[in-house]
Amino acid sequence: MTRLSASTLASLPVTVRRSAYDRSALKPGIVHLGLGAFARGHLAEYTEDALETSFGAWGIVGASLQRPDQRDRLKPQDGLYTLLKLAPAGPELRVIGSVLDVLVAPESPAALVARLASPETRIVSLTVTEKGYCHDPATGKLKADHPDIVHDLANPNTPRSAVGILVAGLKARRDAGLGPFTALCCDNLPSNGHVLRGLVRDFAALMDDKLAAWIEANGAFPATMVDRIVPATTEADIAEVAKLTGLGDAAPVIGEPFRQWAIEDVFVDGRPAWDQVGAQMVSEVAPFEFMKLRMLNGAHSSLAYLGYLAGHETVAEASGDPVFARFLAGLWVEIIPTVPAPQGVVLADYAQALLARFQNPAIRHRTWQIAMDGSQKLPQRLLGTIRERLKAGAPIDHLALGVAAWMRYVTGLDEKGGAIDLRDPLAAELKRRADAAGRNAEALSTSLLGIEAIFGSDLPAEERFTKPVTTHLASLFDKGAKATTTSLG
Ligand code: CS2
Repeated sequence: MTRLSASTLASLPVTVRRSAYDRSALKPGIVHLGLGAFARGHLAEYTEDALETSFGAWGIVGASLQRPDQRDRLKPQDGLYTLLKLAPAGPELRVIGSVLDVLVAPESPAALVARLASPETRIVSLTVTEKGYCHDPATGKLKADHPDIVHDLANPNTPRSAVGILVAGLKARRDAGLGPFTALCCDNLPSNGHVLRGLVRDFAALMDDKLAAWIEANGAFPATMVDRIVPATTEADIAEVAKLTGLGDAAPVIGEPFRQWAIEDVFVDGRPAWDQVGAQMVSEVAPFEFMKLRMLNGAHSSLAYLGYLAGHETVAEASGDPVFARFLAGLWVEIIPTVPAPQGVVLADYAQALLARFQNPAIRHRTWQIAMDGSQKLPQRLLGTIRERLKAGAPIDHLALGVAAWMRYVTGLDEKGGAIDLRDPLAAELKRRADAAGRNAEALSTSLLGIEAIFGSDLPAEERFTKPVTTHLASLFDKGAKATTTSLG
């Protein structure tokens, strides 16, 4: 089958939208670290729209921090790929042209640093997932003993970690007499811009105090809230896109039609016209972030653990099950009072819309995928909400069940005794604790609650939290996820 590329674009059916700007005139202005499906389905589409509305030197050079796969798929396609948006009413297709090139950091970290240091580069954006920041998720502080950070401090010109790469790029710019780029964090972290600023400052300070002061005085780290449901691409998706477009695409992106991006408008050297194509430039991202992290991601994670345990493969299946739909409604009742509503938003309507998004039957978002990296996700998705509920003396039954379901999940055995493919940076430690506790709910919850990087030192001492978690966990062992959730009412 003919492959999608600049020279075969013309053979696409007219129903497939393509770039309405002269791509051959596009110069790079953004380097994006972590060019996975999400970034290509979110930032790259917003940038594509901005280029169509107000053309400028804002092409994207992507960088993979681990594997060459993405580069190997995209290079033969001249960086082009298909975005397939799946509404319940039917598909919408477009080819995205904003990605110009892909670098692979481990193959040549120096080339990536040189790209960051190029005068052309004005923004470095990131989607490296929660664990990609080498920080402590409970406190947001740099883990100076993380192996990648230790490596990067010893080898500052050939960094591996996102933070090490940013600092190397900023240092090279300062040494060359250039200004900094804007570092734009697009991951689901609380106060993501602020956290990234702190990590970069702390890493730089371990190398050179003057560099840290220069970054602090001149750098920019806008906070953002990013949202679009973009599951990992499957072989079936690749086949579907080939059928719909008539061209082979090794790297299509499948997502829902909904998208949202709230950005704190503090850029040091310009930005694409994202504001003209739907991004919300705001002075305070926090209300958007609380709403999204707590209501969407908190519900996603809780549903992922419960749904997986109950045998549901996808979010659409799990949220379509009346037992879990009722659970979500109860969960949102607990979460909403902890969320300051962004201006013009009615949180109950937002919850309603979330349920419809979760239930979109065209999106096959695996519960297993969302269950990944729970140790890095729980603090901002569920535990902050729980702390606030406890402070207010309010019930946390549904929230506690979400945490208990995570504990049941990390035992590594499902309800039929089958193995769970547990993916988490703390997987070895979680497994060790789970094996030692066996099916004893009290022992397991006490042991897992002792992981300070997740639960801090306050929550394990709070009986109003530990008790319901342990009771739910015992019920998950005895009766299973579905019956336990049903009995919550
Ligand atoms: C999901 C998110 O994988 C996960 O943990 O909760 O990727 C979610 O789909 C996005 O944040 C939606 O914007």
